[in-house]
Amino acid sequence: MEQPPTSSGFEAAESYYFTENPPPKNLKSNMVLAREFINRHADSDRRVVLVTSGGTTVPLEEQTVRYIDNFSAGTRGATSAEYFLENGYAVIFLHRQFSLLPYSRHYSHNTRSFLDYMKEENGRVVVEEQHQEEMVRVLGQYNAAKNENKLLILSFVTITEYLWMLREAAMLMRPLGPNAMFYLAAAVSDFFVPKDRMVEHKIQSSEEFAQTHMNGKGEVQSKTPAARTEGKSLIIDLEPVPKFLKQLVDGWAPDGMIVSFKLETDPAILVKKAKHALNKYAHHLVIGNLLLTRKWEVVFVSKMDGEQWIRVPSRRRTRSATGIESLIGKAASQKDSVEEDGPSD
Ligand code: 9Z3
Repeated sequence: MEQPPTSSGFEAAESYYFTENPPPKNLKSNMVLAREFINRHADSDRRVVLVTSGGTTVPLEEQTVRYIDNFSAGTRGATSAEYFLENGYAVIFLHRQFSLLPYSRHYSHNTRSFLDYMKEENGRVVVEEQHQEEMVRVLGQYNAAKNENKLLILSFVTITEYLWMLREAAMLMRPLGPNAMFYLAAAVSDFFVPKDRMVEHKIQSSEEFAQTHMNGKGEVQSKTPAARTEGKSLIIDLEPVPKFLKQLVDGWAPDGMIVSFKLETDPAILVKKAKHALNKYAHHLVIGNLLLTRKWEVVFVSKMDGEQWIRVPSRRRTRSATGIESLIGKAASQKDSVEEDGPSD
């Protein structure tokens, strides 16, 4: 039987990762904003949820021309953030740069340009009549979140930026105790190129221009680059990203409510993998979803309630349906209040 890594094993992997892979340049300024936001809501005893959203990239070169990415557009994260805001939470929205944002997502990232919602009337720009009602509602909700300082938007691009931001923000949220929730909907890469195996310059496809591999400090690479050409082929040899959920649960946010997502494509293993994650990391809730059906069904796996499917009724299932996030948010925040009153086991 597979043995879970020991706590000290996780700690060592974490410390190695953060020593070897430096923080994003804007980490400090972002954490100043986060501290201010968290303190304000701690004073008013409000629940704060950190929603992560969108995909994490894996750069292949230091001056990055090429990277590995995944499909996530950030629909789940952005839509869930709206749910949490409407239900009294303050939201730190840690998202992949240029992925969907709460509220503005209604008018972006589709084949319609936002300009298609507008018309010109007597030299002024106004919203088309058929969009007035919905836009008044969405704008009202957005302004309320902004005016009450209930939404803080932070962004990442790479897997390393994501992990640094998550760790620092989680540690800042510690004083919130059980008023902190982590809703980890971002699609987190399992593999990456460590800094000490990353080349500085664009990988050349022609041997004629192949260079001695240098790192970002102008030194000749002592390790074989993780992404390189051999003959005419591009070889990519990635390393595993250390599993950070254990550190989040035990070290960074020991009192927070932690909701993680598990994405699979094979229905035969989804529940098994979700249960495995729950056992391994011992957090509150794993929400399993399949790539093809994620917009209308998810499975909740928790110690308290076992396995529980949540589904949008079939008459409301469309390719663009987003109603499931309200159902997920409602169920997750119910568990959040139960946790605060004390779990039943
Ligand atoms: C999810 O499963 C999210 O629900 C989706 C949302 C990425 C499917 P969209 O952005 O999609 O609405 O298009 N997130 C995956 C979470 C993940 O990568 N989990 C990791 C893991 O299971 C760590 S918490 O190892």
